[in-house]
Amino acid sequence: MRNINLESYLKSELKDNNEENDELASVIKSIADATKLIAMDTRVTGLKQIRGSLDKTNVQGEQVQILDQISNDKLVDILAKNSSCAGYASEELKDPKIFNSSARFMVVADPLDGSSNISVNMPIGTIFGIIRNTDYGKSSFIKSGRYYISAGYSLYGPSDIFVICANNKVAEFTLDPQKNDYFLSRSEIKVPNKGSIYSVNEGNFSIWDNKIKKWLLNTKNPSGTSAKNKKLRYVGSLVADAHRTLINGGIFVYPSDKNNQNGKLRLMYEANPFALIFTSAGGSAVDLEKEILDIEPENFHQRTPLIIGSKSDVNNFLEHMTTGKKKVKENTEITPIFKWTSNSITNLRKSLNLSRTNFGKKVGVSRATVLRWEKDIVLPNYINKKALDNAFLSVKNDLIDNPMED
Ligand code: AHM
Ligand code: MG
Repeated sequence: MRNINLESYLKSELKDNNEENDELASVIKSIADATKLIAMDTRVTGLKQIRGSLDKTNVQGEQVQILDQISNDKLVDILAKNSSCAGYASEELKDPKIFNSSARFMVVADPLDGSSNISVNMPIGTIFGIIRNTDYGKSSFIKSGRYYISAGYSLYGPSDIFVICANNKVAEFTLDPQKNDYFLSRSEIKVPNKGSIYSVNEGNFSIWDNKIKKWLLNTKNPSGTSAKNKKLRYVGSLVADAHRTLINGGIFVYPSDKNNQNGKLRLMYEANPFALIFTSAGGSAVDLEKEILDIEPENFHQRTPLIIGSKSDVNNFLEHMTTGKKKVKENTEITPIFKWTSNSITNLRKSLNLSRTNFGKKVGVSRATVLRWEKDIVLPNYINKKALDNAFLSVKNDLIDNPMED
């Protein structure tokens, strides 16, 4: 495993040698390159005197740390040179940057997560998501998590690691500082169905809703003879708390409270990336009632409650929120974006100017199946719908009409 570097992993994982996959791999590679540079700085913050704050606040009114700024600048510099990256938006920028509006992908990021831990040498990280550029402009950034094609994070800690979700698989790479390259250290990560750790800022107990308080008290002191209490671990850097939860299972909770009525964490560059990662790894990601990936964003910097973790632990949390009526869907797969009908399939095929045979090849079915869809004899199944979504989203949408409009 040690010999597989990030580049060769992406080559084999995104192996349909099409342009979209090659470009996606190159954007991921650029982000990874930026995180290597950030990692070099995080190792010597005390020596380079870069662990203080700047005399300015960001768009959310938070004090900008020197390392926040450095990390953001590194991502901007590297991504601006990648011709497949249409634009970049981040926690540190009021407005997104557009580099090349017709390119295929948009990158969103929290360049340096866990800023309050910089000065005390605790784990910090970079979180990112990659969105398809469907609108050819800034509105491509305001999309639900269902539009994210890939997401990941780096964690600067005892080892510097880079975790990537591509092709719905999650893998961890460790930076070999001598070779200055990331090597595979865990493949096909799966979140255990249940864990023994809960992670929440209990200092906020007095400003929580009663339902959250009851969940917490039950987690610390569960009822029933076979129930076991969980251990508390809370670093205060989302990347670190989420990574432990991804590997060991359990639950991370940052709910809304009296001071943060919409939660504290940001939907586009903190919650959505982790929602894609956890969902792809068989875990769950919800706000107080529904899947994070289903939240339709209204603005780029909006906040959300975030609960991620083992499916069983998140279900238990939701039972406390909804008195047992609602559970997160059992389906571990990412749901398709569009509802495909016979007419919208025909529209898509004709807009792509493909025969039924070639259209079938594009979405992985036979000509006969395409015909049956178009004649409304059978409906596409889950996998088919995802392939149809991809066929639509991967072409320039100025060439074709929205398939939802029959
Ligand atoms: P940041 O992105 O500005 O560093 O803030 C987000 C951080 C998360 O990493 C972490 O989960 C959370 O804020 C901790 O908040 P609190 O200190 O309120 O527990
Ligand atoms: Mg953050």
